[in-house]
Amino acid sequence: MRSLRIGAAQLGPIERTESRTQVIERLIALLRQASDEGCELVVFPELALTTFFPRWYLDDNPTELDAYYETAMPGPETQALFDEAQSLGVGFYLGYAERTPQGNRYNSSVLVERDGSIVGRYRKVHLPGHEEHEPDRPFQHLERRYFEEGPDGFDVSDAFGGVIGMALCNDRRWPETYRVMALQGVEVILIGYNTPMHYAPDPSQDALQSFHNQLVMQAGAYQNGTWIVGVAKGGVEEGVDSLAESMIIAPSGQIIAQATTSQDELVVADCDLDWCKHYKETLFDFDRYRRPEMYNLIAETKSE
Ligand code: ING
Repeated sequence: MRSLRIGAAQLGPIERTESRTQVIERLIALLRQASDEGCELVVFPELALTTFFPRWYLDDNPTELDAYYETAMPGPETQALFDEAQSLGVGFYLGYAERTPQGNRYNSSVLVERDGSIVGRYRKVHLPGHEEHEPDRPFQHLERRYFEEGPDGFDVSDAFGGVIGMALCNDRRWPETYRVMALQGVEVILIGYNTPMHYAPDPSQDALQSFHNQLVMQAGAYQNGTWIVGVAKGGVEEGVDSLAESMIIAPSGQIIAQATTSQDELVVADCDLDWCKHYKETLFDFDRYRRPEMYNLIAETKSE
């Protein structure tokens, strides 16, 4: 049995004034706890190094906005996290804001193996929210202003004894995310998220945030025979209440482990990667049952 012990390292709020060094101390504490509990892979949230800055219109604060991005990974502050992980022999997924040497800005994540090597890089494909300042909102969601849509699609990595994929937050709401990786043999998909409880365009969804979070990831896991690790930055961060409920979901769609707080919390599960075959080789035997010639509209058409 190929068993991988995974730790979902949920973060509570990160305040606007909290330094990267302070945040990385929190990440290292979770990494050490995970190592003590025998984890081989630790999953941190989306944009795990800073407060969720897309909640503000920052055109008048260009220095502050610039400071939220990493221009190197590892960089001067994150090197400590890479060093600690390597010395513990633990790998990790980390969500962060990336600015490339060419000046492109992405909502990104990296996958780091237990030897400290970067084996996967991802740039968020589905950017939610809006592009322009909308002052009538109680808070902004300016990911479409501060990031470009990821140009690389969804890859998978042969790592940790299995096939590992990455996504970020809003990606988990789109079924294509999971299927593209499942068609590459993915066995574990890692998804960090920052999800405010209030959704300004349709507040009727506020009460359904937890349900929708579970719905999309449980469906994604079951319909693609893959493990899913969803990891929140939750709690009330700079006045905005965000969903916690980090969870580890089996290929059956069952929630195997779930966070019970909205703070820094480690959720651990032993993930049998061969469980994926129970679905990939029966109900969801893609080669035997799928009809891609019937699905052309999905890939060719943006909307009706
Ligand atoms: N956040 C949200 C998400 O898809 C959002 C966007 C906010 C959706 C509020 C629904 C309600 O979970 C990110 N960062 O994609």
